[in-house]
Amino acid sequence: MAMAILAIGILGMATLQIVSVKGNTSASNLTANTIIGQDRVETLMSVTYDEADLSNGTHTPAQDADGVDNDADGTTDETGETGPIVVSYTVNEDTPVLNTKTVTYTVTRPHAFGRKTVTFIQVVPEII
Ligand SMILES: [Ca+2]
Ligand SMILES: [Ca+2]
Repeated sequence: MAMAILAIGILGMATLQIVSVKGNTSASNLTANTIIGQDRVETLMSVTYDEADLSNGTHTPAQDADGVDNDADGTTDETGETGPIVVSYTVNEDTPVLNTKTVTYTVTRPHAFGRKTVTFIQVVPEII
């Protein structure tokens, strides 16, 4: 009887450990995606209002020119870079008001327990 109770307890602990690892992985990816997104949005904020990077529509930059270490190997935008971290953004002109642009920036990273996506929304004013 005591062995059965001990076995059930150990199984419960193992399950708890799996849930813990999943939670830590998910949180780690969320943090990494947030850092990437914040950096990229700040870079977009530094370009001039009429630059092509802020043209109306959806932008899907090439992975070897997106300013992101897509394969998380420590080098950003190396030649032919491809990786699981995918970024894209949409620019809506004159939204929410005239002479502003709303940038919606998305960072997505799949992992063993699913996919973590972070979205940043930033309004860029035209400075005249
Ligand atoms: Ca890389
Ligand atoms: Ca890249």
